Amino acid sequence: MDSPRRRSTNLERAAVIDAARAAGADSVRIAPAAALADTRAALAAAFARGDFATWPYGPAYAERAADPTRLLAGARSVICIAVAYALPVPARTRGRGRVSNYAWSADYHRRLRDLLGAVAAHIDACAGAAVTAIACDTAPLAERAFAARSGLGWIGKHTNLIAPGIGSFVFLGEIVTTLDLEPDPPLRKTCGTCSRCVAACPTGALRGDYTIDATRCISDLTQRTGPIPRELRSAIGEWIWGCDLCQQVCPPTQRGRRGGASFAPLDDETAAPDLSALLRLRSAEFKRRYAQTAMGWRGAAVLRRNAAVALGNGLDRADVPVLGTALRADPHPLVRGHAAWALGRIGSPRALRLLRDTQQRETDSWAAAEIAAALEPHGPLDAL
Ligand code: B12
Ligand code: SF4
Ligand code: SF4
Repeated sequence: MDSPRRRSTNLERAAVIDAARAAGADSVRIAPAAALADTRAALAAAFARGDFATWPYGPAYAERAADPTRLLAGARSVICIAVAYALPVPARTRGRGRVSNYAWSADYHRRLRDLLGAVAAHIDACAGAAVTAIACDTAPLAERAFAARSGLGWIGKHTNLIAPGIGSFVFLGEIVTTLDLEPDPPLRKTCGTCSRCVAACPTGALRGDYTIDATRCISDLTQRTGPIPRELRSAIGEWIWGCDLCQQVCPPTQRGRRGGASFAPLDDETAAPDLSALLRLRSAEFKRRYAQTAMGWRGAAVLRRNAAVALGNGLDRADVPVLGTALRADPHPLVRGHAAWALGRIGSPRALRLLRDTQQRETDSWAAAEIAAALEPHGPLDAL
C-alpha cells in the first residue's frame, strides 16, 4: 500500500477484508465513498416529514451523513462491517421487563469502536500514513445506506439492514478511507410482498414503504428523556429499553446466524429486569448494573419511568403498592407522573385512592396533571 490514492490491488483489498474478519467482523464489504444524492434526498424528506423530530437532525445533517468526505477529506472508500449479535430471548415471566437484544451485554459502541480501531490502525500502518476514520452510531454517516450500497445487505421495511445469512440483528460499523479499494456491487433484493414487520409493530411506526415514523418507535420512546406521550404508553407493553418486535417476525432474521457468546446477557436482570426492583433503581445500582451496557446513557430515572409504564401495562393489582411508593416518593416528577398513569391504568380502588391522596401534595405541575388525567374515567379498564 505505497500509494494511498491509487486503485488497490486484489491483494490489498483481500488484506483489508482479512484484517476486519480477524478483528471480529462477520461480514465485510466495500462501497465507494462518493456522496449518495438519493440518500441525501431520502434523509431530508424524512426530517421534513418530522419522522425524526425527537433527534437533532435537519438538512445540514442530511448533507453530512450522505457524504463520507465530510468525515474524512479525500475519502474514496467505505469499508462496511456487520457483527451479528442475536441470541435466544429469555422466557417471559410475570413482573419482568423486556430489553432489546442489542443492550444485553457490554455496550456495542465500545466493542465496535475497538474492532474498527484495530482494523483502521492496521490499514494506516500498511499505508504508512493516517488514511482512515471510523464510524459507528455517533458519527454523522448514513450507515445503513452505505452498507446497502456495499452489498452488505438490503434495507427491509422495518428499515434495518438485513445481511444475507445473518439477518438484521447486526451492528454496523464503517472505516472510511482515502484508499481507493475495489468496491462490491449492491444486492438487488427487496422485501417483495412480505409486510410482517409492519403488522407486528404495536405503535404503527412502520409505514410499509421502507420508512419509519421514529417518534412512534418504542426504541425511541424508551430512550428519550422527557415524558412518553400518553396515547403511546399502552402500546409499549413490557419493553423497558428498545424493541425487537419487527425484527423477531422477519423471516430472513429468524433464519439468521446467532451472535457470539460475548453478546449473552451480563445477568438475568439485564435481559429481563424485575420491574418492581427497577422502579426503585438508584444511581449506585444503576452504575453497577447498567452503565456498561447500551442502556447506560440516559440515567436511572429514565429506566424507572420505563418500569412504571411497563408495570401499568402489566395490569396487576399486586404492583399497586410499589407504584404508590414511586408516586409519593420518587425524587423525579417524570417518574411520579408515569407512576400516576400506571396506577390509573390498573384502576383498582386502592390505586385510585392512592392517586386521590397524593393529588393535593404533588408540587410539580406536569406530574399533577398526570394524576388528574389518571383519575379521569377511562372506559372499560375501570371495570377491572
Ligand atoms: C437515530 C437512530 C435510531 C432512531 C431512529 C431509527 C431509524 N429507523 O432511523 C431509533 C431510536 C428509533 C433507533 C432504533 C433502533 N436502532 Co438505531 N440508529 C439511529 C442512528 C444513530 C441514525 C439513523 C438515522 O440517521 N436515521 C435517519 C434515517 C432517515 O436514515 P437511515 O435509517 O440511516 O437511512 C434510511 C433512509 O435514508 C433510507 N434511504 C437511504 N438511502 C436511500 C436511497 C433511496 C433511493 C431511498 C428511497 C431511501 C434511502 O433508507 C434508510 C433506512 O430506512 C443509526 C446510526 C447511524 N449513524 O446510521 C442507528 C442504527 C440505525 N440503529 C441501529 C439499531 C440496532 C437500532 C435498533 C434495532 C435498536 C433496538 N432494538 O431498539 C432499533 C431499530 C428500530 C427500527 N425499526 O429502525 C443500527 C441498525 C443496524 C441494522 N441492522 O440496520 C444502527 C445502524 C446503529 C449501528 N451502528 O449498528 N435508532
Ligand atoms: S422497534 Fe418496535 S416500535 Fe420500533 S418499528 Fe420495530 S416493532 Fe415498531
Ligand atoms: S418482516 Fe418481511 S417486510 Fe419486514 S423487513 Fe423482514 S422481510 Fe422485509
